[in-house]
Amino acid sequence: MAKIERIEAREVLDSRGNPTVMAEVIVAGNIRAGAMVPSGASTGKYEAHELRDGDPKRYSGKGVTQAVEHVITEIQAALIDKDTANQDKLDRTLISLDGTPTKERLGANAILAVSLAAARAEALAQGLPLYLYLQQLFPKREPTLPVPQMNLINGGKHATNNLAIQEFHVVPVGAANFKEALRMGVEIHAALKKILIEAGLAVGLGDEGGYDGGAAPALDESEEAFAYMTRAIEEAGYVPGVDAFLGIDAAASEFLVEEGRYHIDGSVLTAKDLGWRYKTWNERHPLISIEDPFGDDAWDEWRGFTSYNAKGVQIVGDDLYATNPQRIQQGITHKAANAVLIKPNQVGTLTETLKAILLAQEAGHRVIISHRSGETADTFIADLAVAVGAGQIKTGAPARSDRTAKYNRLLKIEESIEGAYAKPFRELLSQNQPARV
Ligand code: 2PG
Ligand code: MG
Repeated sequence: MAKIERIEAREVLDSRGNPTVMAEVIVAGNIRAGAMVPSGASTGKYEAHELRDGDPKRYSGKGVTQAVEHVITEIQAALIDKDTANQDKLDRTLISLDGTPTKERLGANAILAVSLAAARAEALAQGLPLYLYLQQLFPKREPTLPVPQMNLINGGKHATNNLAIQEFHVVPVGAANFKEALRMGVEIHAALKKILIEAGLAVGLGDEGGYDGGAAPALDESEEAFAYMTRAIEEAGYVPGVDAFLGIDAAASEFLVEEGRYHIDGSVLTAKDLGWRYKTWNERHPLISIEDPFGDDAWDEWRGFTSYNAKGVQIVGDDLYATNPQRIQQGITHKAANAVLIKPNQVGTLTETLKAILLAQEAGHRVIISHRSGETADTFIADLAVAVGAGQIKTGAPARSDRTAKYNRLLKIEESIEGAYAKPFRELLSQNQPARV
């Protein structure tokens, strides 16, 4: 238990060089804990509101001085002397102080920075690593090191190439532990670089550290990306479909041209044909996870696809749900997906994030804790993934410090809880997904 004595905040930069909010909560005289919020590029329309100044003379309108000011003035005044041991109460105070459904008045970026910093302050006050403290805020789970979904080829809004699909992940499910999974990912990332160079493609990195291949000749089509990824797994000495699998984040609302029609790989497809396209990829390649296959209002398209694919592929709602418990509940009722992507800044407080995770888990959905494309060195999501036993984390390629910081944090946590590498996901695979060679 620790009383909040002061809250500081400042405008700092994210990995794209855009301003973002950092807050620091000071408790018990000399305990200071900070948090920095990330920012998306392919943002779902149901996300909580990220408050930006809109002043074209500063950072092209992207400044966050108002959000920072809200932390220092209103939020600090409301939380002073409050106990960081009561996260739920702190978050409820923040939500009612803001007073809007989307946190647009104070800014979800202002609110989340304080919410996360308060949890860190309490962990420090109790002398606990963050993941152990976060466990106290959640029903008891085995702390689990997550299987990483590493984004090795960037497309869509995160790159300059012609790929409609936003992310191509390698998922090292067959590793014995997190440390080996990470090594596998790094080796496959390195093998992919060689393959792309041999193919005459550029190897600049996109927003999340995966290859962009944007300079001419560019990576054009999804099939090429799958083929390169699979070859990279083999050339790194691993067996595709046994040691490592593939995943995608289609982020389909970004290539939705009109209701029910999607522009991908040079043609405009109906939702049904797009579903067939995914199915074909799943048959040809060791693809086990598909995020946002359809637009974020296309409930029927999701539902049809999920019921048809129920036997194996993980179908993940990100933009569809925006980490919003009401939308997740709607998805559970509609049987829209079988997994939920969790991004704390989509909803704006730690308590609501935990609620979204619990709701998904209790409905038997898999949970993936996720970064944003604009990140910082903050590693909160690594501890969160372990604490709630999520089983999976998506935090970019093993490249760029904003991404590797999370992986490095997981390496450290694994030293204390060895042998707890993402069993839930492996069980899922052995039950539902015959290994392919
Ligand atoms: C996503 C994310 C993270 P963004 O769509 O899942 O990879 O991208 O942060 O741009 O929304
Ligand atoms: Mg996504």
